Amino acid sequence: MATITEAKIIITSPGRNFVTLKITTSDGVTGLGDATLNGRELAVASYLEDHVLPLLTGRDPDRIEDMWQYLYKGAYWRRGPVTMTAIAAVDTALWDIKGKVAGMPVYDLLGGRARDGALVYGHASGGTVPELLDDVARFRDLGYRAIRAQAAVPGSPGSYGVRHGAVYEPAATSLPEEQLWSTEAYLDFAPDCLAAVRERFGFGFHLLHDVHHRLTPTEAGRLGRRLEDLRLFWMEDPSPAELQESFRQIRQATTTPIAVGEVFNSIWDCQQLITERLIDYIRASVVHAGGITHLRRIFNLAELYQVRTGSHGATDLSPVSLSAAVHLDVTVPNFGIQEYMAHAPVTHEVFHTSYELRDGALHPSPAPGLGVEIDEQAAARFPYEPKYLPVSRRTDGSVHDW
Ligand code: GCO
Ligand code: MG
Repeated sequence: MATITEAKIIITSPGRNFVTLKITTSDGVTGLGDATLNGRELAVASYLEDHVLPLLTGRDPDRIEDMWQYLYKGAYWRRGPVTMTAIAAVDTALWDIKGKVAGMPVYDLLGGRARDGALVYGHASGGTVPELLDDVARFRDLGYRAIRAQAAVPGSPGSYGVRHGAVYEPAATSLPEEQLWSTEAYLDFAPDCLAAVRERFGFGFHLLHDVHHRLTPTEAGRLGRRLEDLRLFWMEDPSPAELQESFRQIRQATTTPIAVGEVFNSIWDCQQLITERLIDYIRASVVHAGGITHLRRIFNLAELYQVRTGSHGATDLSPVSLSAAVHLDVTVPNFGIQEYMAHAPVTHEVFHTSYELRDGALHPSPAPGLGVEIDEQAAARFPYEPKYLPVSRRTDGSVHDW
């Protein structure tokens, strides 16, 4: 029996911060897991280094489900982003190892492909509506079949999702930037902004929009209703979802499809949302929802209730977890879409990937495992830089959901 002989954490910042777990077995096989939690990176690194790595040596890397249960139940303290990201890193690395040992891509270990590639959506944005329209045109020219549209809201400088420069990266400052937010200005602006996209480009592609948890259920219902004729693919994170039952109100107010889940860590965060069909798409990710093992469980539950998948795929999810997501995406029957923000070229100096974007879809490579390797010498050239996500404040100075 092979055993785990080494496990180490690699923290690197090629373009942005990433935490990666690398596990090595007695047969010399290595596996990678993403452990990046944007703005709280070192908490996961410490959880792994101080509390998980000492448990790994000598264990059987083949027993993925047992390892998951051991780390989840064995901690006694359950759930939460730090714990579940740490478990995800171990889980993902073990799937990578199992694939390499078997000589199979992870999608084959998961039952084989149910589709050729995973449809992705790209991120168009603009400081003004005309800029946004130019950016949508650029994504159309690149062959994207689904596009998320965000623009700066006049009168609300803290708008979400507007790119500055080539790559969108909200965790950009060494202390949190405080941004001003006006829900009223946003609700006045968003329907006309999205209508301008449909007016110029028509309905021959999927249009998505992210509200980023900034509305109450009442406001979200009103927005969804105003967007119905634009036939959005989804309205994302209309409202914070700690109170799952609050989505019933949004659901009853509008037929605009609802997506939520990028901040979820476990099946218990979406159990009611799924079983009561309060959402259309579940956006949980490999890295923040307990790895391939647990995300597959969430997706399988969702399938029973005709909820489709739409995994989070912002650039703070490393190429390792993006690749893991694509391997899972191509196997699940209820796949919906995959977010793809595309990493900065410098990120690929450290992470060597093999997935490919073709015809608006990501295709995992048939290489054994997950098909991503890390260049540790290159990683050492990009030391960790503390960075925080912004904080939103309303016009009266009180804190709002960012
Ligand atoms: C998305 C997300 C991201 C998050 C980011 C936070 O839909 O891609 O909302 O942009 O804000 O991942 O770290
Ligand atoms: Mg989002």
